[in-house]
Amino acid sequence: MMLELYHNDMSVCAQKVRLVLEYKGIPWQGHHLNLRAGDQFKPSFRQINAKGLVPVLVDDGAVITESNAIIEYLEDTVEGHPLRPVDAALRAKMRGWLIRLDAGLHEHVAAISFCVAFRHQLLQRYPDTEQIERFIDQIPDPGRAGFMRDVLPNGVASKRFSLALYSYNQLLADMDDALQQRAWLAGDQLSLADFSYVPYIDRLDQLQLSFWWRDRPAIADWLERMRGLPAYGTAIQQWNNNDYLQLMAGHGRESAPEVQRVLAALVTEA
Ligand SMILES: N[C@@H](CCC(=O)N[C@@H](CS)C(=O)NCC(=O)O)C(=O)O
Repeated sequence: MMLELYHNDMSVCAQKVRLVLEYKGIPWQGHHLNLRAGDQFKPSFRQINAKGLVPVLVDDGAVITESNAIIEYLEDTVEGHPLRPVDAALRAKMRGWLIRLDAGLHEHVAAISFCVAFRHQLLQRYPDTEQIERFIDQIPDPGRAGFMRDVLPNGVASKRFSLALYSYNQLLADMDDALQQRAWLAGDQLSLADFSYVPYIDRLDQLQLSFWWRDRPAIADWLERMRGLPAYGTAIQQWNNNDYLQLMAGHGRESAPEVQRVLAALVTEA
């Protein structure tokens, strides 16, 4: 039976899973969810993932949630195009990169995306407080609902925004360090770590923040190599949603002075 993927065109963790599927040449059938319309809260999807989050992979009845668990599952079950280093130390390095996403970076990408751009989609779709509250009330995780109650009204003034910039600043320094030493994040071979981070760096670019790695050519070079892979075309470019891209570019430019201000303060404090 063909693998089924519940996903969203611009969701970073869904992009990550599509990249691995495409790189490995695995056929899959997609179910696309509109996350602004609230498809993730529909009972039919909540039966699949009670957390109301994408991506979800369904393989012959086995339901797998969490993007990192999904890509490891693909690595375990599909032969060919290995993406886990053989060397145990490099394998641990690769896992370290994956853990970093779950240990905060994923929330930080959401904070930057929502504070700068995505909040405008929801504020436009649900223009009065009651409508927006009804949308937020459907979010099963109280932590995530609290996140929305903060970022939607506060935008770049939210404390989460400066924390996210701080965390990304550290990430870029660490990526630069790794990529100056070896060709890929976990050594000399492409691994799950590289596929996992492309969407998180692309997102900064979409928000007009690529100046951040202007002085880090190792990151720019890595990004170019990743974007040159055929899987990037089929997993990312073919799914790019122009409305999202335009919204992020416009609001990204608008927020640039605030980003620069917060970053300058980080450098002074360091
Ligand atoms: N740790 C999860 C995070 C999943 C997640 O946050 N998914 C987002 C899209 S990137 C989502 O479904 N959001 C729905 C919502 O915000 O209601 C993973 O890696 O799969």
